[in-house]
Amino acid sequence: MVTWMVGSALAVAVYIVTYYSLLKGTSCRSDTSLKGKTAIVTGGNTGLGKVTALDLARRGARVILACRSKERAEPAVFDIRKRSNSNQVIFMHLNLACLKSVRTFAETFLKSEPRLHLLINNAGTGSNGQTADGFNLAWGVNHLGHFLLTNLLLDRLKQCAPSRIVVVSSVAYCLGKVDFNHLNAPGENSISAIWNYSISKLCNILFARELANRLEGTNVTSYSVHPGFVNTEIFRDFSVFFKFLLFPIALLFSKTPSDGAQTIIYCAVQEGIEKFSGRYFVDCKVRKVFPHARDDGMARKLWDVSERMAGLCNH
Ligand SMILES: NC(=O)c1ccc[n+]([C@@H]2O[C@H](COP(=O)([O-])OP(=O)(O)OC[C@H]3O[C@@H](n4cnc5c(N)ncnc54)[C@H](OP(=O)(O)O)[C@@H]3O)[C@@H](O)[C@H]2O)c1
Ligand SMILES: *[C@@H]1O[C@H](CO)[C@@H](O)[C@H](O)[C@H]1NC(C)=O
Ligand SMILES: CC(=O)N[C@H]1CO[C@H](CO)[C@@H](O)[C@@H]1O
Repeated sequence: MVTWMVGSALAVAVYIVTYYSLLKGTSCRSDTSLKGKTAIVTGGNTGLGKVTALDLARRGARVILACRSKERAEPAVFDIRKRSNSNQVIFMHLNLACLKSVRTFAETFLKSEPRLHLLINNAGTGSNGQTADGFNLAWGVNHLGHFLLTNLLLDRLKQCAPSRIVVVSSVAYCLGKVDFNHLNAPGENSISAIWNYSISKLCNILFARELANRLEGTNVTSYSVHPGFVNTEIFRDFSVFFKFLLFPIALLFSKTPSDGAQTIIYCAVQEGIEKFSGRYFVDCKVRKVFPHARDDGMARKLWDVSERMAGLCNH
């Protein structure tokens, strides 16, 4: 009995120490004020996006929550306004699974908002399915929609420099491999959903990298981020079986959204990281990626293919 109790106490202690030393992660300590700055957070109504939007609003930024659902976004706007004590938080409709919606959003934004200093490409999905334009959902939302959005807003970001783009990626990129012949096949089950998700997250890293190359000398910088394993709604559409498998792991080993958002916030506000433009951040630090995620040739090719798929080509 005593051994059993000592054993469990020890296990709990080891768990707590591990949690705080390895899993919880580092907090962003910067006290940068964002008064007079404007930020867009895609998917700012829940999970990591909502916590990020709240932090930026508390720093005085005008924050646009770019979300696909008015019903889900309005309570978040209300909540963030109350908690940040700011009325500079607004909702604008953006469905990243539809290129036309991305264009409409950009037009509306550019007409109604004179400034843009921070673009947080956060929205993401791990679900199967197709976009309105017939693309694989993860690819279409996580990469292509954000690719188009960023390009449409780029001139405004340049006019307002110094400004930043933060692309929320994932360590799942490790499993990804870009196959330009099969960018578009729809997935069928949770396994293929994870596979497709990984590819889109690899594209996020390559995109942030190529952006940085193209933006050299403009004072617009870009960063990709792995937030950690965070307890959010990201796999909401997974099968019951997968959720059942994930549940105990998530319970023990996931971060809260507030802890998970720290590196996103860091890349948005920390002074002096401009020299790391194009790099990948974990735990508020630059992290080296595997070779396939720092392949500049691949990043360039991905850019060209994405331009064509998003209908951005004028050459
Ligand atoms: N959670 C993790 O462990 C983890 C790990 C690594 C990376 N990430 C990344 O972190 C980012 C945020 O995810 P999260 O964990 O906070 O997940 P989440 O709670 O599911 O939030 C995802 C957000 O994306 C929005 N979204 C999904 N599809 C969209 C579309 N077609 N158009 C516009 N918005 C759309 C969702 O809107 P609705 O609420 O309307 O659905 C929601 O606001 C994602 O890019 C994800 O890949 C998460
Ligand atoms: C970039 O910022 C530096 C330092 O503030 C400034 O000297 C330079 O003119 C800026 N360049 C552009 C293209 O805005
Ligand atoms: C974008 C992409 O590579 N899609 C893949 C999604 O998953 C299916 C099933 O595994 C693959 O056939 C697709 O190529």
